[in-house]
Amino acid sequence: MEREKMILEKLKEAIVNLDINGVKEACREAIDAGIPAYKCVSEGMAKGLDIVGEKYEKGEYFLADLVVAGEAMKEGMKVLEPYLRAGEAEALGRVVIGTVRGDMHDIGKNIVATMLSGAGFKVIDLGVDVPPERFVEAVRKHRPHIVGMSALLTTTMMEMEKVIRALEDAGLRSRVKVIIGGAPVSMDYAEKIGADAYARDAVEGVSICKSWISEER
Ligand code: B12
Repeated sequence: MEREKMILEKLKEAIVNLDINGVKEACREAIDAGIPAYKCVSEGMAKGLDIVGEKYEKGEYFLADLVVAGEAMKEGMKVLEPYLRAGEAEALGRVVIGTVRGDMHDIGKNIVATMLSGAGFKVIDLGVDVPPERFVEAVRKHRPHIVGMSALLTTTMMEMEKVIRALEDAGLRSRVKVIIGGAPVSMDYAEKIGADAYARDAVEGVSICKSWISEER
């Protein structure tokens, strides 16, 4: 237990110090020590990114530092991904996921996508900066059970409501469940815009999506 805490702390610190090699090493060490990959994400790297975000707000870090922190997390994810995907099975259901228009943040969305496919979902990832009409088009084409949206900026979170309205206008809203996530959004916001759920993190998101599929069966 002590060792687990120590390694996760090391991983968090490596992100804060923008040490890409340190992040990769700590991820490998964590996997060798049997620490679940999702814990490395939620209790190691994501905590480090929170601190990086705070430092950026205080003016201690600059945009270039955010970029390096994002890269460090992506490199760490490359080490962890095979372990997040373990247990891949036949498709439980289909999920269309994307980061909304105007927003380039995709680290959290990618984690959710990876963990959903690890849990057995077929994931159609639309990428970043996705306008409402592309969500609508993807729902028409792929007939997903679930639509997932991510936003990390207070200026882009309102795009989520536009996507929901666009799905309504296209007569597709009742065919899908909508789940939203990302730092500025909340349960209250989900209710306000008419989404079916909000998830704080990928683990919660996957569990909500699974519960929807088992309700259907
Ligand atoms: C890395 C980063 C960047 C990188 C992004 C790289 C990338 N490929 O994603 C870069 C450098 C590109 C970037 C740019 C900008 N950023 Co930035 N960035 C961050 C930072 C440090 C980390 C974000 C992150 O990846 N977190 C880790 C992941 C794992 O967490 P997460 O995204 O929250 O995801 C989890 C949950 O929220 C949830 N989740 C997320 N999405 C979804 C979706 C579904 C369906 C579900 C179920 C769950 C779910 O599950 C995830 C995993 O558990 C944050 C600070 C922070 N702590 O959030 C600032 C932050 C988000 N950025 C910020 C800003 C201001 C910007 C810029 C405007 C800066 C600028 N002046 O240009 C630009 C905007 C560019 C754009 N148009 O999008 C602000 C936003 C302020 C606000 N309230 O709006 C923050 C909060 C920093 C700060 N404190 O000021 N950024």
